[in-house]
Amino acid sequence: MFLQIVTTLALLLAIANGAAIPSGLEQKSTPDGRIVGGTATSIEDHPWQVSVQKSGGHSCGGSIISNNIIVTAAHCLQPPVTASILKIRAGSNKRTYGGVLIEVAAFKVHEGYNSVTKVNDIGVLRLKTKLTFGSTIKAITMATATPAHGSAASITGWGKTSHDGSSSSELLFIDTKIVGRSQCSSSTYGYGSSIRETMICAAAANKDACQGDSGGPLVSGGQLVGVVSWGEQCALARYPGVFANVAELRDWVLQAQKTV
Ligand code: 4AZ
Repeated sequence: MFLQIVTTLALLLAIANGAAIPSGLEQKSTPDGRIVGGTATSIEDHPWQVSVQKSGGHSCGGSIISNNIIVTAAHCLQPPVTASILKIRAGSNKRTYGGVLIEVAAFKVHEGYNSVTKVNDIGVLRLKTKLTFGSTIKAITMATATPAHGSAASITGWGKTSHDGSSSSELLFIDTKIVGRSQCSSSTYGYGSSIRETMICAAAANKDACQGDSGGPLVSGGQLVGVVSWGEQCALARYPGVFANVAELRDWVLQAQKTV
């Protein structure tokens, strides 16, 4: 008994010190890998990130582009959604508390959004009260040029941590890499001609956006380059995450934010 306790302690110490975990004792890995594969992050590092809430619960991510305008995905704003049931939480890394919760005055969905093909999957929300910017709440600049294939990028959100999993209570972060539109529709991956204009992809082994991250930011070079849009499950090797390409949709956003 005593010997067993000592050997167990020695084993735990060795594992804590970085030794390989003996086979049979390793943590089960999820088939999807695992804001799959993410690490918890602070809102100060991603102060443009908001939670878009429907009827009091997190439904999508979004990005602050000015003190009263949020960019999110068109598919987050489909009927029967109305402005009166929408709020955004800003300034918190928790999806259920902290920061500020602000009502939505109105929203606008891209007129060219197609729910079948997911082209133009972008929309804007106008807030009832203006955000006060500080260390936890800031706007992000929209990219004017599509990032090159292979560029470093990051994704954040409170979405599912695996295809079959549940949403994260804390904001999670992953590093990923841009997959250009032509590469994303090539035979390297499984999407083919489903990758249309206005779309850009990103992929990293066992790391991806997932359900509930939709509408949230894909950031590269400190700028908003994408909006989480769709994908075949999450973190599958042949299926990168697919994003609305902000550089191509920026002119629409600039116009929409004036009229929403
Ligand atoms: C979704 O269902 C969803 N792997 C969003 C992003 C991705 C997959 C699904 C990307 O909202």
